[in-house]
Amino acid sequence: MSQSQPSAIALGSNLGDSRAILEAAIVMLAKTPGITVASQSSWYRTAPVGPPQPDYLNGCVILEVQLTPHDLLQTLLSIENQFGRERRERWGPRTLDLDILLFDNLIIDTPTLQIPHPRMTERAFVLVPLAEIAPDWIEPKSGCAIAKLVQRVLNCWGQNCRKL
Ligand code: A4P
Ligand code: MG
Repeated sequence: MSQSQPSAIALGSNLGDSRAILEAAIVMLAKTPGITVASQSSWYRTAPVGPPQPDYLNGCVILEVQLTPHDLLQTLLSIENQFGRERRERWGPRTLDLDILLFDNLIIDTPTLQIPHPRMTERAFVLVPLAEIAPDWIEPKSGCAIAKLVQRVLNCWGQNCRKL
């Protein structure tokens, strides 16, 4: 694959020095062959979704990638592991979570990879940062622009997602 394609990535952390971890993860992404970091959102302090746990720090980046979606996922999993990510419970606390939200306009549905990320349209902690850097990107399953999806969730979620 030589042509580059845009991909939107969600970053989250609620264990350790979250801000330093998230910024170091972006540096690692930028150093990966076949990946260019095109833009980065602000960081947001967000209320946890799932079991009781500390607040998260969340943000998004847009990458230009010359990797397949599966190779990009492997890269993200390897970066998560380098920051001591341990998988204990679903939606539990984590030092670093890197999720692929969008990959160009592709829809992928395999056991190990789903794109668009299946829960992104319900989550202010994903959509608020993403809308800052990619308001016009169309989420291909709903056919709606991110700017429109964020307005929808903010009607019910506005209190839970605070810009730093
Ligand atoms: N996987 C499939 N599709 C993807 C994709 N598009 N991007 C697979 C990344 N991974 C994808 O992920 C499990 C497996 O999902 C991966 O190995 C990959 O093969 P995981 O990161 O180990 O599991 P998880 O994150 O605990 O589960 P899940 O269901 O992905 O969780 P979510 O939906 O990402 O939620 N609250 C706040 N405020 N902020 C947060 O960031 N995050 C979560 C995690 C819960 N609550 C939160 C936050
Ligand atoms: Mg994840």
